[in-house]
Amino acid sequence: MKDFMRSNKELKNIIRETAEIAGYLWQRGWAERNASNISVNIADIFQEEISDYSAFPFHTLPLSYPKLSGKYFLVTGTGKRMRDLARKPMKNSLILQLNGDASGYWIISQNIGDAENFLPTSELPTHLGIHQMIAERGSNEKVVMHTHAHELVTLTHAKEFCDQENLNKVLWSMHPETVIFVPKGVGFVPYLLPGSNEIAAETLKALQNHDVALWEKHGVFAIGRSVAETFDVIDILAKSANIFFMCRSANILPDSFSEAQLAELRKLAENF
Ligand code: 2HA
Ligand code: ZN
Repeated sequence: MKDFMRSNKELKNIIRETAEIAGYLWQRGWAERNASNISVNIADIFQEEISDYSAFPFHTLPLSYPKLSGKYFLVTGTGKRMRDLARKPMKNSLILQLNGDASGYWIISQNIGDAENFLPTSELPTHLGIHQMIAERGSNEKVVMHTHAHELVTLTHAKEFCDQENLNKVLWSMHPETVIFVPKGVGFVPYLLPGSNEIAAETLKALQNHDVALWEKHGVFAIGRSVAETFDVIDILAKSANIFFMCRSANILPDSFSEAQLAELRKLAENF
């Protein structure tokens, strides 16, 4: 890690938290091979006066993100494994800064020509699109997380759950926590090619009214104020899906909550 990063306590804490959560993604079986990617908007805690950018690798972006001009992000690396990131976060993630018109970025955690250089996640355009949407609406989410939460993916193999209303109904009816901590439910994104502009656009739409977008037959994109909080929401949703599957495999038709019980839980949720 470069010295100007080492001296920033808050940044070190975010890197530590990201590493811890990356380990959980792997342990949960949600991060096979290089699956999963995380980005954190660190602009609030990291403003480095850099006088000479010529030493850092620069890359142009296919689109520009004007609201993110000059902002800094911690981003996981392309092709990197979450299980490796858990042990060596800065060998598997990087810090980038967008340029003035946000049409490209410097990787300020690397030097031009270093043998170990690598690029940010292939899903960077979706991540930046989401961070830009957050900046436009002025809400306080800092983290975007993509992972292959297979419990939720499994639900999307059933046509009946490729319907946002049905999907949220089943998730909310399995566990009180889901109603309390995921009151907006999930936004459903029908199958589209991963990494495409189309899936990025649909994900942005889904995240306008939800904190989690569920990609049919692929995984989730979630947003939150911290890496741990973003993981928690996916974890809670996965718990609901797990209870549903356990009921089904035990040949139990889930009893679910009554409307009155759900209303009571929703009221409770307003206080969180
Ligand atoms: O990080 O999961 O969808 C690799 C992926 C892409
Ligand atoms: Zn994926």
